[in-house]
Amino acid sequence: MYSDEVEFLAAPEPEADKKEIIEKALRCLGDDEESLSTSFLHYLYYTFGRYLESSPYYLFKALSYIIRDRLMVRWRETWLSHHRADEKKAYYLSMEFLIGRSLGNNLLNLGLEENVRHALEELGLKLEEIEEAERDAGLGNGGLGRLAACFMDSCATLELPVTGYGLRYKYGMFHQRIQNGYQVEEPDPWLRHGEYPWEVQRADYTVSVSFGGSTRMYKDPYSGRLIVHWDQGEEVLAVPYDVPIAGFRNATVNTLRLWSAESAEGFDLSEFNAGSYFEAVAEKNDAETITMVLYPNDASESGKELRLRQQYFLVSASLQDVLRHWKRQHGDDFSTFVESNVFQLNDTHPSLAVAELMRLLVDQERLEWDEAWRIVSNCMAYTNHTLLPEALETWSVGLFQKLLPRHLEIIYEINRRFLSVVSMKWPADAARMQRMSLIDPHDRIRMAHLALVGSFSVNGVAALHSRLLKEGLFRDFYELWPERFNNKTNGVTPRRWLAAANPGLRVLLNETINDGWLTDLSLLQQLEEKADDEDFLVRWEAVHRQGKQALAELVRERTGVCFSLDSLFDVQVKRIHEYKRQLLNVLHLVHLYARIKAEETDNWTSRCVVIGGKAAPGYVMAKQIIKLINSVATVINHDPEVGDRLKLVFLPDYNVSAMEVICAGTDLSEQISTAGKEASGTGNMKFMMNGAVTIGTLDGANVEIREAVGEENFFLFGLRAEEVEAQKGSYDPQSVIDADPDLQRVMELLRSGHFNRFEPGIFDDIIASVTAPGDPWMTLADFRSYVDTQEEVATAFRDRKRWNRMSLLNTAHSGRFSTDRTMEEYNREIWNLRPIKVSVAE
Ligand code: 26Q
Repeated sequence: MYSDEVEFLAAPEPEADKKEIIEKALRCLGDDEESLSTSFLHYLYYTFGRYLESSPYYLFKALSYIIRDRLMVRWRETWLSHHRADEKKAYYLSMEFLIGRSLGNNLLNLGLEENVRHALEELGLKLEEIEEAERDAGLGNGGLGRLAACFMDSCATLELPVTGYGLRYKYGMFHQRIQNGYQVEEPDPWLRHGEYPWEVQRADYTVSVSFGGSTRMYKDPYSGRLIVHWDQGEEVLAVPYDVPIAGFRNATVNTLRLWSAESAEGFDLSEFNAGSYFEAVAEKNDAETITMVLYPNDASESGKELRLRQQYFLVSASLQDVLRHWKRQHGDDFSTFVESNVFQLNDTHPSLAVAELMRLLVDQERLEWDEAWRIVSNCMAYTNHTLLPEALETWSVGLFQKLLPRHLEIIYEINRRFLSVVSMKWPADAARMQRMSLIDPHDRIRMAHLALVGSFSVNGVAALHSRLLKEGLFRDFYELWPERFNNKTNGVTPRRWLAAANPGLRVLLNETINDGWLTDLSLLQQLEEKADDEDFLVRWEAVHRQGKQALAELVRERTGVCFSLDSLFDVQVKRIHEYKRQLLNVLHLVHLYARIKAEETDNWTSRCVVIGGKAAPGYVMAKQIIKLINSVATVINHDPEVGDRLKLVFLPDYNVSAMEVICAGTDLSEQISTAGKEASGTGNMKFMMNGAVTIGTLDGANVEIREAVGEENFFLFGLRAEEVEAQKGSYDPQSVIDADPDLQRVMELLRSGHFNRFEPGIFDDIIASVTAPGDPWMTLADFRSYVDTQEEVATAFRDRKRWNRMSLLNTAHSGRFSTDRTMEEYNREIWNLRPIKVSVAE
């Protein structure tokens, strides 16, 4: 088959005259305004047959293509440099890459923003309006998916040879509409109206992935070795679509390779001739189902066969891709594979990679088990993203038998050998063997255990989380292999989350520090010198006010509610989950409402509260919480006695693009999860970077945020993780209510049906959950401390100078939360890659 790889690596230098023609044709496209404008008009007119007056969507498409063109030479050079260098490479395996929009980000990273803006202005067009026409690539649920996208940005910026592997879902994260206060899910056809301008199909790298069938063993007549053959059932094609990931102000363009499932049978003529037209076409649909839609749960939904198919499809296609490339350069010699390749598993979702790489090496490449295991267990690294035991993935042995019979055998063999190691260390400790086995007592495969056993590195995503993993969830494994455990505190990319999201602040920072902070965020520390400079604080507030203005506009567009810019903008946006405690936020708002109604309003601070986020479609309680927020909002916003003192909105369809507006316009960031439950959080970092002050529990990365900014610049409340754990089983919400008249008043209002006059009983489940003895989220336990701390927030906000100072110090100390730092740590302590400089002839 024709392949670029052959062309790039094996082809002889073209003859001199041909080379000249090629080089002339491929000379970098101009980045000056005139060249940009010419290219843009060419696409618009000649490729899309549109005019300047056409819909913003076509203007966006034309603009994206001219930017993609300008990425191409660097992309090819990066590819060549990485492969010529014969250096170690890393592969980030993830079921989710929550990319969002790319136009603005690519303009920023390529340094083309200003020239493009001016070129468009000449044509009477506004860059921002064109950017708005891009749909979000919503190929992820939330934190874990967005983290993968931020990692890709930082790796390219640090010139690290890292390839992302993921799935090209035809339908991304659903769109959320609110109807009568309830969430309604609508499909996200982000690829409609033709293709995604940022992707390039690479059909010549297509691989085949199989499912089902059965296995049989035979003796190889030549070697006498026992060979297992997998008689594969159905076969599906994995077609790669590559998305360029441009580094910031360098020539690196890394690759995010997304696999799309296509039928291998397709329109097989022999089938048609056999008269099975219908079956042939139906089979095609079956195959394509694999990458049809992203699962919209951000906690494991156990047992769904299609999800397991998706995971295996990702893992098998990606590993085959890497192995094929390896064999082109090294033939059958795998002895140095570990020195040249490392796979980072984004949670357990791609942990089948452990079994699949064993299969490929043992069954296909005919390596001995021990040699294959040495390779596999030294090139896999696993990142855990949850502390909730109920969120750990398991798959039934029965489903594996049906879908991946060979992998089941391999997992049994891994487990047999692993348990013998365990029994050597702890002889006759049957309970421990049970706890550590890859198979649980209900005959389900524990994917986290597979990942732990098959990886040389295991990391949590914040210091507290990593410590709790060692002490709790993975304690047995920590005792066996302490050296494998490490922490890598999450981050966010400052290019998207500060420079692009907050242009006003970017200008102010550039003026105050110079623009070095864009690649070394620790430089923001220099802002500290300005913390007591009153003139500077006034400018700080003015910049922040621009952000608030934009957020107020977004809120008005989506909800019709008007926010006053002088109020405290108090924001909680994240997936809706009981452990994230949106309910605690609501209880506080009902408390404020009750105070207003009782005229307890001396020294009042006006608040505008935003809550946003999606509920998993099957998570009934989360959906009721959304309804409650909307019901409380309706009462508050329509009560003339409340007026401007309090506003509440549920912002529909929270996504990456919304967060870009929200984070720059927020005063108070709500990070109020039950301590010990949120692995890290990353929204907390976006807010901090943009100068929001946090009210939060000692959970996830909040701990490190507070350490960085200083306790006087962070509003801490609530039980500690240890206290939550200690009260497990004995926690009694009724005694908390009995001891607190404010909480009694709040519960009374809820129970009275005040917020659901015409829908009696709809909040009974919610009320029952927070008052249930042993409520695992301990919402009421933190009520008093939360309300009191919110009062301190209100007081601090009225002191403009004090608040602006706190805000500035939050930005100043956010340097640690750049994914540049996170990636440097992954690289130094796990991957050990050498940065590879890419240069292009200008
Ligand atoms: C698993 C099986 C079946 C269906 C869905 C899933 C699934 C999908 C997504 C399970 C979990 C997720 C996503 C989890 C997630 O986003 N976790 C968050 O990761 C962030 C990045 O590390 C952390 O900051 C958050 O604390 C953590 O909740």
